Amino acid sequence: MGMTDRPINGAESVVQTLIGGGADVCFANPGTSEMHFVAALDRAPGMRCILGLFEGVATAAADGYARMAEKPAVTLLHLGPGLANGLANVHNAKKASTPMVNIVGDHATFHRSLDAPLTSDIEMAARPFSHWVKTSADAHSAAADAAAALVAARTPPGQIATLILPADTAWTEAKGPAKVPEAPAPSRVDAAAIAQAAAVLRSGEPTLMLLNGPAVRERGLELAGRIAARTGASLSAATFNARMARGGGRVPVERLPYPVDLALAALAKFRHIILIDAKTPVAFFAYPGKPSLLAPKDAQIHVLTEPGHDTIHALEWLADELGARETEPIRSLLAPPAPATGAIAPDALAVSIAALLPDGAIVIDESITTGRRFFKPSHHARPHDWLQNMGGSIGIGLPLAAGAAVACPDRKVVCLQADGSGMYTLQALWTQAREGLDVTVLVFANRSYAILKGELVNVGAQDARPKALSMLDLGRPDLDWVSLARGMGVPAARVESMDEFNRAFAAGLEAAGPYLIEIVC
Ligand SMILES: Cc1ncc(C[n+]2csc(CCOP(=O)(O)OP(=O)(O)O)c2C)c(N)n1
Repeated sequence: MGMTDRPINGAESVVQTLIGGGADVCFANPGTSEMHFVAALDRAPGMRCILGLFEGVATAAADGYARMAEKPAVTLLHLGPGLANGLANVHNAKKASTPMVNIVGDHATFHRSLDAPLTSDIEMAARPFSHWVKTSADAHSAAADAAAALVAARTPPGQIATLILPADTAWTEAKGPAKVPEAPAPSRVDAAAIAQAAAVLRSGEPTLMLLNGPAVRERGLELAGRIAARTGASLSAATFNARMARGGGRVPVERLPYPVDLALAALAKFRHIILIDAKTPVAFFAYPGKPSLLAPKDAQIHVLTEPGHDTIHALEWLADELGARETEPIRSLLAPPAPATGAIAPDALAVSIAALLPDGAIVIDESITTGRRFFKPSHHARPHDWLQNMGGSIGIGLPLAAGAAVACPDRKVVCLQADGSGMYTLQALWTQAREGLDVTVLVFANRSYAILKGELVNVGAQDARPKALSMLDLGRPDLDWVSLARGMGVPAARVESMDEFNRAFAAGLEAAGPYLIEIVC
């Protein structure tokens, strides 16, 4: 029996378990095999259901939600093909250590062997992109499986759990919901790791503290900043960060550059690199004649914390060890620049964005080449969070923005969106409109896969000739983002100068709900 006095089915037992365990948003794209789950969601108060018109929208929205809400969202996906459509952004979420529970419907157990059209090996498809995969055997075990999925998702640093529910496990009568146990706490580093890091930092040799994960959130940056100020160590964030605290009053750090030559140069002077939730720096891709490992050969790599550790505890301990608890760190001044004028250019956009970002903005960065130098001026912008794609699979920005806006209805979301990447999941605009999400989207319409034009040369493949270029250009026809947005219910404007941009950006920020600006650049 469930919350009511009538018997409940497996789907209801799963929904009630998830709600009881604190999951309160479901990003969904259901089909017939999930209809009992949909009905169960309909009956259960306490779970907001948000439709995405492609599964990659649902999975990236769940990622954005979890990064900001600091708890998992649920996705509801339709058998193997529905999951497959969502997997690229599950991949990105996995690399971001995002907690996520995917509920994937399947054919009824007695139907699976008949090879009906939508039959596939869902577990096999889910496994490379999930930390935890299970198919519920029957209705009675579904609730306990859902509880286990939620615990798996919340296991530090955050994991992907995929629970497959055959239709008959959903529609058959079940016992009540299961209680969701506490997830394990992050583990603490041992004294040896602290002692080693402290010895390196005391040595006076050139040392970089490379930060990622919780170390680039406000408290982590503050502690790292104190240690750096006390010891003379340098600070850098990793190239990609799931959520970084930035702007006036925060400890400013640059990111390790993406291009291999720039990354090599940035690391060349260090004898020691202390990894704090960061990985050993490696190139995004291999290039003929260039190294894959970016640290100097003679530099020593030390691990203070890995993902899943209690990073803040480790940094506090290290700060105590070094007498740095009370040391004042370097902080960014709160001094937004004046908006840029003149022709549209990446550096001018960087300045205007820094000028106009509202207090507490959530910046979603899928700006690719246009945004390479966006960081510098925004150190002095109003305090904000900056979210990046951790998995390199493009097409995350618009739905990540939707999910972040669902998590934080009181904050403005600013989505920095390259046009090519935006086209992968542009249906997220419709979800933004339908849910009234407070997102200002800046589309950098350079009408090309600009980064790949550089890569064609970087990998030594060849100079760009017309046939190759036709695979890297987005023109003929130009995408009309204003019409695309309006067609999905999002008001939009096109701008061709910085003055027009400044006015449109201010108007977008002023508006409640989504607004899109196509920046011809
Ligand atoms: C799922 C996926 N498909 C393809 C790629 C390869 N890829 C990397 S960047 C890129 C084009 C990016 O173009 P755009 O978003 O317009 O940014 P720009 O380079 O023009 O700044 C492509 C196709 C990828 N990273 N992920």
